Amino acid sequence: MAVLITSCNFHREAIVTTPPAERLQHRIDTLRNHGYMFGHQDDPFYGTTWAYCKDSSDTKLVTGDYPAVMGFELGGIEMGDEKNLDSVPFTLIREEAIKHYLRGGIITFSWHPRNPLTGGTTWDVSDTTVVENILPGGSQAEKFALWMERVATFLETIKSKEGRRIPFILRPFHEYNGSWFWWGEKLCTAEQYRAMWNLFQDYMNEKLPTNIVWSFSPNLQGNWTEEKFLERYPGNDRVFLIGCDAYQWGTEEDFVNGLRSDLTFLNEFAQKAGKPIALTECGIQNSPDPTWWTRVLKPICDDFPISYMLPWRNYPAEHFGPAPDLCTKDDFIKFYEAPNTLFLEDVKPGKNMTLGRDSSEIIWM
Ligand code: BMA
Repeated sequence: MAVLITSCNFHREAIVTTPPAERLQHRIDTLRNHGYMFGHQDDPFYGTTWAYCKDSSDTKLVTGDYPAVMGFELGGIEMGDEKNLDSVPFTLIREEAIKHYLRGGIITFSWHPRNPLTGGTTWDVSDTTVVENILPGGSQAEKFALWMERVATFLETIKSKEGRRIPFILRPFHEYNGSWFWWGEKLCTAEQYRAMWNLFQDYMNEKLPTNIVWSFSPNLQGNWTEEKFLERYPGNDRVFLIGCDAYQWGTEEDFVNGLRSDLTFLNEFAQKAGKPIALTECGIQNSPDPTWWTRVLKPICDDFPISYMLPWRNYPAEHFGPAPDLCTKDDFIKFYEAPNTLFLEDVKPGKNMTLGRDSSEIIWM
């Protein structure tokens, strides 16, 4: 960033010249001094008992406040679909993402693209040559180029009425160390994975040079070594945030030990590289345990300098976040009331910002 600051026009100059992505990065770094943000996937669209009610949110119904971070999903945009793979209209995704940013929140996009080779879903792992085939010279290279263009065209519309670019965290090709997506570990070589990441990132950065904050998010691994992590890591110059997607699918003990082990490794790595870490997806499906938030997850989050934690979506059939009808409601209120858990009101510009050499206006719009 080249910000020319003179003493009398510091504010004006910095507002004009600091790219939105850098403001968001600074904001993420600064907020970390106050605790960790609560995020929720698809929060404004539907919950366990409602769907598409304007300004509703399960988080808000439980706590009175919105999440600090909202996650949105792009899967389907590559096909030119009107709705994403979870049936949310893209017009609404655009509207709610912008609205959340303008109310002072932070937004992040994930992408579960269809399988470009077979035409199947993102989980179609029947063919191990997909990644190889989307790279330059591959049989699906042209199709993938069109898909990238469609993603960029949509993301270019994430801006304010005045046309100002809104910054967001982008988290492509996640959970690559598992093998349930077509870009998974057993479906491509490390070189192919990195080439795909670079292809996508370089294209997106060219189209949207100022508002993407890149997140690299492996799944819970349990036994990271630096050598293994580096195999598919795009590089310090290509990643701002190091994430971890971690669900308690099995026993509580395995989850706790696995997540503590991963966060220990990722935090050490990230500290050396000067990067924040986050639990970019997390949760336990369908809330079977009334004290899970404060008894299981919170103590882990408290022990590591994570920037945010984001439970996945609340769909009646599969839910991960808080909701008013769930047995976890009271425990989640305790989680919300803890001084180090940050919701929208805690992260709004002007609140909780130790200003350093920047000001809250600069960090926001
Ligand atoms: C998965 C599940 C799917 C969903 C996908 C993308 O983890 O929630 O039902 O389609 O994420 O949001």
